[in-house]
Amino acid sequence: GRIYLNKVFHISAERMFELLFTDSHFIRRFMNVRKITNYSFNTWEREASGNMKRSLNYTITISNPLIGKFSTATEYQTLYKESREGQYYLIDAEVYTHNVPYHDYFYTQNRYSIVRNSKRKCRLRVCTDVKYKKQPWGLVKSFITKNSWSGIEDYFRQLEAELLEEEAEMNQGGGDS
Ligand code: YK8
Repeated sequence: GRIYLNKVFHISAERMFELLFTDSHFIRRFMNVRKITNYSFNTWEREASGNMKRSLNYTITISNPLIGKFSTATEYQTLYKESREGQYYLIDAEVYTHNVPYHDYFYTQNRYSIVRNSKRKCRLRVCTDVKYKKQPWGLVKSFITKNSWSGIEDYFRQLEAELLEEEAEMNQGGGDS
């Protein structure tokens, strides 16, 4: 896997979880900026295993002449039972695209960890892997991998920038850390 984000934010762990994994203004605004539309998601539900699960559907804008303009996608998120509210959150998100070439060959796995650092700080870490369900021809595989990494890198670079803005807004006025 690759690490796309590994940073301490001046945001509590609890708040970070809310921003990214609930129906927050932040995530809605971010999706807008990324031109991710038709956004719908289900609420978190506990499974027999003790983990929590939810799924999301959305349409991504690609605008790459070789790939197409849009694709619908489904994301399955798991919040592991080892998570501790306000302390530690571990989330796996599997993203399946439905309308790109070779979409039945691969998916993306993003692992998010949010770790409390102090009362008002947390570390957010995102690690990503492109997974293959079937082995494509070598040239196709490198094409998929290359296009995936660049799209993912872009996404998390912007997520970091937006989180820094949110952090600045949240912390203006307050002086204590
Ligand atoms: C989530 C990974 C690959 C995919 C895309 C596929 C092209 C394949 C081309 C081959 C379009 C929000 C990406 C970037 C779409 C966006 C996905 C996002 C950013 C066949 C030639 C969507 C995180 C996420 C994970 C994976 C990303 C896709 O929260 O290149």
